[in-house]
Formats: sequence, C-alpha cells, structure tokens
Amino acid sequence: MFFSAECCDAHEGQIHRTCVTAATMHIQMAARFLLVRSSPSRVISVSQTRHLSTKAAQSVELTSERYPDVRRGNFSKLNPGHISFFESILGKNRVLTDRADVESYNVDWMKMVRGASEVVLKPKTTEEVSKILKFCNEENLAVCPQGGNTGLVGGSVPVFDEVILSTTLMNEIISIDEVSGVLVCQAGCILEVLDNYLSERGLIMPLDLGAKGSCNIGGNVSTNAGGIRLIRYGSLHGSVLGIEAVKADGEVIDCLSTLKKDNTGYHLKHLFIGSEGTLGVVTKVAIHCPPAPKAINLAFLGLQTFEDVLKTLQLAKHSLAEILSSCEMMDNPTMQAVTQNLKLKCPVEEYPFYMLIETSGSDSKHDEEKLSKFLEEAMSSNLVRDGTLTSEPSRIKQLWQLRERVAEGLVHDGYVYKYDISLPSKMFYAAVPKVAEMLRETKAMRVTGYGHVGDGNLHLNVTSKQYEHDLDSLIESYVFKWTSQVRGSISAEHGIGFKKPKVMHYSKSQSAIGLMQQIKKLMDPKGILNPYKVLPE
Ligand code: FAD
Ligand code: 2HG
Ligand code: ZN
Repeated sequence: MFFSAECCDAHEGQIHRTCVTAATMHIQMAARFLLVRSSPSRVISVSQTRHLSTKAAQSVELTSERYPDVRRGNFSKLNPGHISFFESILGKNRVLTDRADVESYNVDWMKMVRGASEVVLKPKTTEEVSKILKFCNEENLAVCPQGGNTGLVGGSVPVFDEVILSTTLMNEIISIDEVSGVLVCQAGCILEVLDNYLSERGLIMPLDLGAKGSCNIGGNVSTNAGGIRLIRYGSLHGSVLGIEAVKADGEVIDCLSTLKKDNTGYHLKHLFIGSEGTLGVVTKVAIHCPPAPKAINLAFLGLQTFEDVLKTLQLAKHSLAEILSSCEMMDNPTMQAVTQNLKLKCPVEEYPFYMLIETSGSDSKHDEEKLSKFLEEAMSSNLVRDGTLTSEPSRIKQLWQLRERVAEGLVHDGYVYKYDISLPSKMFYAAVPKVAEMLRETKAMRVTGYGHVGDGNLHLNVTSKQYEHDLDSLIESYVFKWTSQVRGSISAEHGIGFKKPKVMHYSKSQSAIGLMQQIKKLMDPKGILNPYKVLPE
C-alpha cells in the first residue's frame, strides 16, 4: 500500500511529511501526499434557475434586444383559445400563465439569454406531450422543450414567445433490470435522483456532471452531455439503448429498445441524442448503467507546466488503464475563481496547474497498488509537485467541488463568455495564454482554462463585470477560427443552442449542414420545435 490510513488518521486535514512508509520516503521529498480521513461534507448541487425571483429574472436583458439581428419566425401568437385547449389536456395547475411563475423559465442558468414566453406547460405523460405538439403544430405555435434548464448555450429557453414545454413532472422511474443494468425512465428524471436510486441497487449512472442536482436525463440526452466520467464510460451515444420521442406533429416514435445489440434498420435514437430539442421531444430513455465501483480513489495534484499535465495524463492512461475513471485539469485562474468567489479551499499549495485523477475499481488493494506506482513515477520524474490523495467518500466529494463548481464560481464575476472546445492534445491549452494576452487591456476580469483533459475538451472561459458586446466579438472572432485551424470542434459537449448556429461552419462542412437542414425539414416541416437554435438559417 502506498500510504498508511491509520497513520494519517492522526494528522487529519494537514500535509504531513513523516506519515508514509519507508518505501515511499523518497517520493515524500519531492511532493507531499496524504490519505485523508475527514468529516462528511455537504453535497452541493447546482442552484436552480427556477428559484430566480421575478425581479432577478427581469434584470436579464431580453434576447430579442441583445440580439436584434434574430427575427421572430412567422409563428402564431398565443391566444386565450390556446390556453383553454392546454388546460383541457393538463388541467389549470399544469398550465402556468402567471408572470411570476413563468419568468424564471424564460431565463437560462447563466443569465445570458431571456425569452418572453407567456406560458409553461407541464405534461406528465407521453400522451399529453403528443396532444400538445399535435395542437401546436396545427396552430403554428413554436415550442421550446425544457428540462432542468442548466444548458450553457442558450438552447433551453425561448428566444421570443415560444410555448415552454417543461418535462420536470415527467419524473417516473419505469423499470430497472439489475442483471443487465438497464434503467428505463421518463425524460424529466433528475440525474442525481437516478444516481441515488441506482446506488441502492449497486449501480451508477454512466454520466456525471456538476449540474446533476438539477439537470434531467432528457436534457442530458438531448445535449449529448459529456461530463467528468466520459473517459471511462463513453458518450451517451453508447450508453443510451433506446429512446421514445414525440415528433413535432405529435407522432410518438417508439425506439425504446432495452437491448445492447439491436441492428434492425437505421439507428434512429442517435438523431435525438444531441439534437437539442429541434427534432422531437424525448419522453423516455433506456440507459445502460454500470456496476457501482467498490473502491474509489481521488488524487488532487499540483503541477508546474501544461507539458507536465499532458505527460501525467499519458502516464495515468498507461499505468491506471481500466481503473482510470476521470482525468480533469484546472489552471490557477480557474482555481482562484472557486477559492475567491465560493470560498472553497485549495488542498495543495499554489501551482499554475492542477489535476484531478480518479480511479474506480472493484479491489481497493489492487487499485491502491496501481495508483501508488503511478504517483511514484509521476513524482520521481518531477511531473507532479504536490498533491493529496484520498479514498474517503466525503473528502472525495469535497475535492470534486473544486472542479464541479467552477461554472458557478465564474458566474459570480458577472458575465461569462464560454468556449467549450475539443482540441488535439498538444494544442489543448495553447489558446488560453493567447486569449489572456489579447484581452490584457480590455474589460475582461478573468481568463480561465480548465476541463476534461482526458477527453481533449477544454473549457475556455472569460469573465467581465457585465456583458460587453465588443469583448464578445473580439474573443469569438479569434477562438472559433483558431479552433477550426487546428482541426478542433467549436462545441465539444454543450451543443450549439442559440449561441452558436452562426459558427457551426467552423466545424461542419456545408454538405453536412445541408443534410441536417433536410432532416429537420422532414421531421419538423413547420420548424416549430426550438426555432432559432442549432441550425444556421
Ligand atoms: P436543459 O438545459 O433544460 O435543455 C438543454 C437543451 O436540451 C435545450 O436545447 C432543450 O430544448 C433540450 N431539451 C431538454 N429536455 C429535452 C427533452 N426532453 N426533449 C428534447 N429536448 C430537450 N454539460 C456537459 O456536457 N458536461 C458537463 O460537465 C456539464 N457540466 C455542467 C455544469 C454546470 C454547473 C451546468 C450549469 C451545466 C453543465 N453542463 C454540462 C451543461 C449541460 O448541457 C446540462 O447541464 C445538461 O445536459 C442539460 O440538461 P437539462 O435537463 O438542464 O436541459
Ligand atoms: C464543466 O465541465 C461544464 O464543468 C461547464 O461543462 C463548463 O463552465 C464551463 O464552461
Ligand atoms: Zn464540461
């Protein structure tokens, strides 16, 4: 074993140089590790937009005013007859029209966009969704599907007065097969609720992200969310076995297969995964859930250079192999955003870069041995300068907060310009110092680089006190072009939403965009589903 837990119990919360075995003493000279035992920490889930007061919601500039170039489509305006019809399907309680009730559904989590919808519909069943969409299609009413409203590209709220179709009451868990690990549930189930339900059965959800306390599985599927365990469990295109969705005209498409292997015809479910509510409303999901790991370890490391980060990643992949379940990085300005704005405590001394490396396996002895060997090598070759290592669940949660709450920490600065890009590993961090240099004399407050380094997904974020149009244009004109030049993707995991249709061409050919437009036309001829999103005009 690399560290003695008993020994470190006595030195809880501090970095201690003499509590390791003789075999690891030389490593102790180079860096300082501690197998931590600590008191349980509070699990903090992302705050919900839903709790925004009407006043706070209304302080956000209307999308139609901030982006005057976007014109309202030729859709009908909501009238009392429409409301009566919705009430006849859902009853009065599940049709929200009161301004105070509706307003928080109009504003996204980042307070970046605000629509002007006058109604929120809250169906509970697929049949109700089908009736709503059939009616909206006939009446030419535009619809914005919404799950937990944690999306980061402005896709989950209306741009103008679209009807909001919220799936939050579609929260039934339908079945679990404990042998195959296949879970079937409605689209409005909250990710964390599903994870808790599964943990009682020795299983876990194959995805995990900072918004788990609010986001819905339907929203995850519709955005093809990635998160912090993609490196281990792959993308939702692999884990989702089946989908039930309702097309714009109300037709229910039943592709709710629960089989791992099913090569019967075109794989239609993939059309709904990542289509961000533009091709149909996802109503049910069948998903493959892996067994819960019996042993989890988390190392929080301090590193001197980005080159060291890359080398450590490579070493982790080779040495930890099948037990590696997460590999994340943060630069120092990112760390400052969470320590300054959220008052979280960094567990190691100040370094230019930090990494979180997690292992999940079934045999703690085996995993600890592997991890020890990896850390010994990383430290003796001077890649890792400082760190803390824990297998204590409450401490693991506490350390993960430093990474999972970055988005929340940045929002505290005021306005956040977000770039979620996929890059070849050598170029992963290259744009961050360039952007920082470019913005030196501007109103930018912070330039941060962090993300899923194990998957080549950088989150480049810039903050300013309030929205600055010039800053927005300056960063955009550089980042997307540069990303395209190095053959990256301008959206790695957050999608296109309202913010990025105009820049999709940087990552997709005209022929690919053309085919997407044809598919949209086929599935939603009147374009009522989430207009102004994903596809360029
Ligand atoms: P919403 O925000 O409500 O909607 C997102 C999009 O999906 C919208 O276009 C909406 O119209 C559509 N949609 C929602 N439900 C349905 C449905 N049932 N049928 C059809 N369309 C639907 N993303 C990552 O990929 N990785 C991360 O690590 C990650 N971390 C995050 C951390 C924080 C703190 C936050 C706030 C967000 C994070 N996200 C991350 C963004 C991510 O896209 C969402 O959190 C999540 O996947 C969206 O789910 P939601 O239920 O909130 O969907
Ligand atoms: C994360 O990985 C999310 O924390 C949010 O995808 C990323 O804040 C961001 O840009
Ligand atoms: Zn992310």
